[in-house]
Amino acid sequence: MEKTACAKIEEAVVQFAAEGSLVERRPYGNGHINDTFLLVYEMPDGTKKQYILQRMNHEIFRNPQQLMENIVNVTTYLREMIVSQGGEPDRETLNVVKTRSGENYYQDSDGNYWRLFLFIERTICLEKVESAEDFYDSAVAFGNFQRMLADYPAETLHETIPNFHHTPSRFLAFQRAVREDKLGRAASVKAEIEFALAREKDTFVLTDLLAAGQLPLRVTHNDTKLNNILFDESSRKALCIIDLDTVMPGLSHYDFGDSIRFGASTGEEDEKDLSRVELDLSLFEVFTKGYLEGCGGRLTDKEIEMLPMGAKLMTYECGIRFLADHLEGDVYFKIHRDGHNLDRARTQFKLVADMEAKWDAMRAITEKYKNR
Ligand code: ADP
Ligand code: GN1
Ligand code: MG
Repeated sequence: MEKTACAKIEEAVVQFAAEGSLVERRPYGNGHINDTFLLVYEMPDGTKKQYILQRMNHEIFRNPQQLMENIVNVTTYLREMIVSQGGEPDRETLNVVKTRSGENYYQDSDGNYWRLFLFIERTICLEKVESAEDFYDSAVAFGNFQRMLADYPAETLHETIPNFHHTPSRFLAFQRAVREDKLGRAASVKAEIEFALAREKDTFVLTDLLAAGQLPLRVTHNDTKLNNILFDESSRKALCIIDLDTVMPGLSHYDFGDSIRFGASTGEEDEKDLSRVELDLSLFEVFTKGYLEGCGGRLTDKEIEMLPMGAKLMTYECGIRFLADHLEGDVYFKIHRDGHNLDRARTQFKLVADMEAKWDAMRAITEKYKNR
């Protein structure tokens, strides 16, 4: 956390309509983007109530007002569905707590944007896949998310980061970072740069199919890492999808692919020993099965056929984003050690190469579930 950016946390905390008196406040979670804090309040009867306070990263999300409008609208919609299905609306979706003056967020006197969510109690957040069953549950949950929002009017959502998963645009940004080479790091990562440049043709595949009307535009989450799902502590079932900053119109491949990139890898996103990083085909299968079940038959045959390309492109795209950030001086993703973004880029490229080696098997798996 940058000290200066969060200097106004005390000013921010008191703006929200939280109940009770504040007894604890500490940094929380492992996100790469926002600054997240846990707030614990004590009620007059001694019981505790917890909240999540976040300083939104407004260098990345340029229009926090529109972003919060998306989140409030989508979570209100989901909340109604959860209520009508007899679920637990305070735990199965994020809930925005308004400011005392009824706003969705607070802008402090330094210009930082803050928001408050109900803390989702009795959950666990997994930083890596611990069992095939967890991964299957996460797949069903992301599929369900897709299905629940299938009739949501996508055109009313703001694009919180333009061209977020538009891989050709990401490729151009990557080329620019190589060309500018602001920190003189390009010479030391030649092999990685060449790996990325050699795959330029792939970057157009999904966006061309979308433009040709062969893939449908949907409401997608766009950041479906495993740690953006909370699991119920006692049942260990996927309970709530969080981190809705990038909910926007997109392709189902973005959600499917990003989950595979993160969860079906045998290594962590920043593993230094690349011999430990591979695509686990059995996890790929488990996720494909769960995601398609969760989507409830809504994906078209063409969408299903292209799922392996979604996995490969999301992994590749994340790799070029990490590498571009390494070249630009680590200005986007939070890093915790020197070369962190380079390590991350290397795992992504290792995974891409392994997907290419396992391509026929990936295709066979999606075919198998297409015909069910
Ligand atoms: P980032 O965009 O930085 O990844 P997230 O919104 O994903 O930020 O939040 C970071 C972490 O905080 C999550 O991975 C999760 O562990 C925790 N978290 C976020 N919102 C909640 C919530 N409402 N209840 C409980 N934990 C939460
Ligand atoms: C960021 O916010 P977080 O940590 O869930 C990033 C994703 C990347 C991911 C890589 C808004 O996700 O796009 O895939 O890091 N989010 C944004 O770990 O850029
Ligand atoms: Mg997150």
